[in-house]
Amino acid sequence: MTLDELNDFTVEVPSWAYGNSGTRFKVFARPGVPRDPYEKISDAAQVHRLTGLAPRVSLHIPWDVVDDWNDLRAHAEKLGVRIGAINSNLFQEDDYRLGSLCHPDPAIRRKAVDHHLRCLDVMRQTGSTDLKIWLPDGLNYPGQDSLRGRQDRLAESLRTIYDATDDDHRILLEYKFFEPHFYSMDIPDWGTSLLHCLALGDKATVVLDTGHHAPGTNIEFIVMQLLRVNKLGAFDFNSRFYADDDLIVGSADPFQLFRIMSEIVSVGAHRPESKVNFMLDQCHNIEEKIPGQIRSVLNVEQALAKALLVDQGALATAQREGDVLGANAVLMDAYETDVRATLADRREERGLPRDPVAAFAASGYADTVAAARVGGTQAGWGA
Ligand code: LRH
Ligand code: MN
Repeated sequence: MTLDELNDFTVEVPSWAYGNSGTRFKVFARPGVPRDPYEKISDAAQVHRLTGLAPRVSLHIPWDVVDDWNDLRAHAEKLGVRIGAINSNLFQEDDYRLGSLCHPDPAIRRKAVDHHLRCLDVMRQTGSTDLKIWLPDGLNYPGQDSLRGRQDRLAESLRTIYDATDDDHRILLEYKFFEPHFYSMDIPDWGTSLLHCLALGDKATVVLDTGHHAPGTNIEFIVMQLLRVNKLGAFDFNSRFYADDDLIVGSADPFQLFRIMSEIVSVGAHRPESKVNFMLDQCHNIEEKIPGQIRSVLNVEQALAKALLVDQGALATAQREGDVLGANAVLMDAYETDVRATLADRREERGLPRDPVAAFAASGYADTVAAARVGGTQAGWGA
């Protein structure tokens, strides 16, 4: 493997990372924050302009609803990016207090299904092919509802959505072990997401959000297993110290990100033909948002570059010979290799700044938008 394998590698950035976000304690407003999807995409385009790594922007419905999807699509394409996955939102309606696709009331389930049919229509207008479904449904108290009944309702709801997809569409089904519910989540783990995807069909695959596992979970094992059955559709990359912290990917545990990318590289799943969508799902609660996104895509590229340096032949030999420390050393040698200068050289060769974060600061973009974006309502989760 050579670093030329980085040439076609891309990361998809989330529109919501450019808006205000926070915790239940505080959402900090910042000067220059976008007020609409156009301004979010303009900010996201800065990341691609300076890194060459982020040509797609995920949208979230209804946060990113506009009157004219073709106009938004043209705005993105004029800035050198395109609209990526469309995220549904089942976590901000009073009707969904006891669930959405799993709700006991068929009328509420119908409402949640119809939301996804509208998302499919958005995809037809934006040229997106990925419908990403994160199910916030769950229970807070044992006995509150039938665990099995909810699974049967979920399967029926997902079937209706799946049958409404076009041939080139994919459903990306995301799991999460807790929050916003605390006794059970209806899709708590990769196994449950996989079971539903297998029941649905080839167009349904699993999204692995790196912040959605119990502490200590061996995430690269899950990556290996999902790739083994060709059901890994996408990543939501971020990092965390405790819960779903949505921090900059690789900031809390760069070695874990390297181990994940090593599993990916070992089967060539970093290549576009694998159809694995490498997305970010992050919130920059206190740090600068655009520099935070630039740092994030660079961290993913850096982890991939180190993984590409793993001597696969030497590793296979050591593993075959039961050379425990030898095999581990092959991986650690790659991980301990400082690839930053090489990646800066690659950027320079491609007409990109050696240091995109410094280049963004020098561009004056942040001051320009802070001065221009006066009035209106800053974008956020609106929770
Ligand atoms: C849920 C989640 C999901 C998105 C949301 C922004 O925690 O990871 O992927 O809808 O964050
Ligand atoms: Mn996510």
